[in-house]
Amino acid sequence: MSAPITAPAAPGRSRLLPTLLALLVGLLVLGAPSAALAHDRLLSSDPADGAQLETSPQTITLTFSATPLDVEPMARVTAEDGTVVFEGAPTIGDHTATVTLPSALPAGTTTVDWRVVSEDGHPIEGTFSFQVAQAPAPTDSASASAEPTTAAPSSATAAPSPSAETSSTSSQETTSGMSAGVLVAILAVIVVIVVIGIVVVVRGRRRRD
Ligand SMILES: [Cu+2]
Repeated sequence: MSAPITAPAAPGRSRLLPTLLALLVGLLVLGAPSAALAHDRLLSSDPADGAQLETSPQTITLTFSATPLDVEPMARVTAEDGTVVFEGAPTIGDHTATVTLPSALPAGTTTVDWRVVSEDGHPIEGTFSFQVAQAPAPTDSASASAEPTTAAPSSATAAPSPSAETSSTSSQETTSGMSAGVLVAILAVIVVIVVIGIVVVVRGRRRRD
């Protein structure tokens, strides 16, 4: 192609700016919803990453920033020697995915690999590990099941727990955090539209002058 290099620069440039701005708006408009509905994050786990426990937990609970979709969630719990203690679907609850361990974890490092589908449809995954100090009691299943349970005899004197209050507070925080993100995205779009409006008006005036 041998287009004349001496082509007037002004018309080319005047088309370039609106195109770039239109592109920017397009990206912002497309980007805003996905930023507002950012995929969920793992907030914490129980046991926590790096935790050092005396004995094996019975369950492993992952807490997310939103409730994951119940679409093929996956968890794999691997003992230090490579034995897979659990592999399958964790139970999805309110902001959580919970693995109920089929047996006590051996002493050493336990690794948890997980994968869930975020509320926005994106799969998210991760891995964490914790330590268990004590090996489970020798597997004598008969004596294990016959183990006496030391339940507290009376709960009549127990003080009322403020747990319901605590959980409602945390869910409120999550909601306001999300709407703040939506607000920021909307403000960003408005700012860009105003800037484009000013640029268009200024350019129009200059051309008429
Ligand atoms: Cu996402």
